[in-house]
Amino acid sequence: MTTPQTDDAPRLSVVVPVMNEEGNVGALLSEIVGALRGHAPFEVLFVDDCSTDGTLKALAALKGETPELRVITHDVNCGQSAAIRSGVLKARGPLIVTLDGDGQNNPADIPKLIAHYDRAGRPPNERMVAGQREKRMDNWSKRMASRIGNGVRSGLLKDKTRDTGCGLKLFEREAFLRLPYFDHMHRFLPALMLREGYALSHVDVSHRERQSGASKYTNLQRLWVSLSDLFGVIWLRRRARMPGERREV
Ligand SMILES: Nc1nc2c(ncn2[C@@H]2O[C@H](COP(=O)(O)OP(=O)(O)O)[C@@H](O)[C@H]2O)c(=O)[nH]1
Ligand SMILES: [Mg+2]
Repeated sequence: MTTPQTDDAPRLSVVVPVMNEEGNVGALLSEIVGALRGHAPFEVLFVDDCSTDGTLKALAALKGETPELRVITHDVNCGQSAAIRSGVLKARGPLIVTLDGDGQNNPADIPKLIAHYDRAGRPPNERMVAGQREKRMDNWSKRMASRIGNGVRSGLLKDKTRDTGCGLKLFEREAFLRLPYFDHMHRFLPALMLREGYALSHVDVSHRERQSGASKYTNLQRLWVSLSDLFGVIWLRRRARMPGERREV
């Protein structure tokens, strides 16, 4: 179920997909709150995708002390894209910021994305501000795999984006909910936004080492699904016919 949008809703909903991040959620939540409190009203939705560690327990304990925190759960584990989508469906804010639940994205960059979105002269059809990691804090093999993957994807999709794997993004809730959903779609958001006729822009953001727990992806897994998804997205782009602005006369 989608959460109904109401007049008292905050403008910003921060959505954090998590699976087995018990050692990271507490510090991350306090960093998010520290970066945003005192600016504009916001809520934070952690989406727990059937963690098998103490993530859910840790989140439940944090709820008491953080009124902005909402915790969403799944019945069935279904991946990072599904978790982001669940968070967006449940969000009350018209603006969404996503970031990874392991602390590799820095919440201190969120105000930068919002300020960029709010800049004077933003094109009216710009619906997304995508973070691009300036300096990846991952091991050599992950950086290499990502460089190759990003090169192939941006070459084939021409999606004007150097780094789609960056979890830190800002977008309009309504725009996101118009995009086709599939597992791993979160890696193709720039191409899917462009397909819809929306514009996007980029902001350089920082990146940090994972503090606790382990990565959920291997390079080989990621390469394999990314390749098949890439052909799917090429097909989706080819099959899109967009009417431009829809005007009522
Ligand atoms: N909800 C959900 N989140 C996931 C899943 N796999 C990864 N994540 C989250 O997605 C983010 C990025 O995953 P991570 O393992 O750090 O990827 P890496 O940084 O590319 O190694 C983290 O917040 C993970 O907890 C999943 O299956 N479900
Ligand atoms: Mg990570």
